[in-house]
Amino acid sequence: MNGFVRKPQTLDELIRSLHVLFDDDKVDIDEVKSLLYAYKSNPDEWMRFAKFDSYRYTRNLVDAGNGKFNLMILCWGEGHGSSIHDHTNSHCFVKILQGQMKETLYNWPTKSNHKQQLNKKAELLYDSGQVTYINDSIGLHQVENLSHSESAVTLHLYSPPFDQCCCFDQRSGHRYPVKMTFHSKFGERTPFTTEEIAENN
Ligand code: 2CO
Ligand code: FE2
Repeated sequence: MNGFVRKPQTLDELIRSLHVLFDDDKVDIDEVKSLLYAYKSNPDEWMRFAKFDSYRYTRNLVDAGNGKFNLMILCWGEGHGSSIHDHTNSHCFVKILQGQMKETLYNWPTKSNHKQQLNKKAELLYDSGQVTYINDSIGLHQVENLSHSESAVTLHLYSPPFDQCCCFDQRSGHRYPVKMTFHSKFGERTPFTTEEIAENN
């Protein structure tokens, strides 16, 4: 598209354009960022995917991108946040659809057998409409909705798709694998996993 991005008028149009961009195996990060930026958040279009949970942020699959990417809506209640995590060698694009989010960037722990606190490298605030990007060469991050009164909704694109990442303990640098699940897919609540049943009992 030579740097020119046609403004998507709707979420469906955005998804169609993403399919075109990702059809090619080479990902042009700036082009994807511009396209996501050009989409003007319209809650009427994404509301059916935005399913909240009272206890933690939810991941709701919107489109499976022909196997090339996963597009999802994450819903963050007041005070909800992620752990510190990596992105499994994928591209991660985030657009804020509603509310405000804080991102804390960390460096990877250096290879060592000693416990070592993770080194914080930046704290960034994003408002509705903004787009950000991370991959493993940039570092690790933690994403939080710090508001005590407003929920937040974010649109995430991961390419290639992945369903497991590494989470990190800030104080010790210890890492542990985490399986990532969907709270809903294509607007339908996914069946409870055994872990969720155990946690709710
Ligand atoms: N990567 C986290 C997840 O998919 C959300 S933080 O933004 O990348 O659950
Ligand atoms: Fe992330």
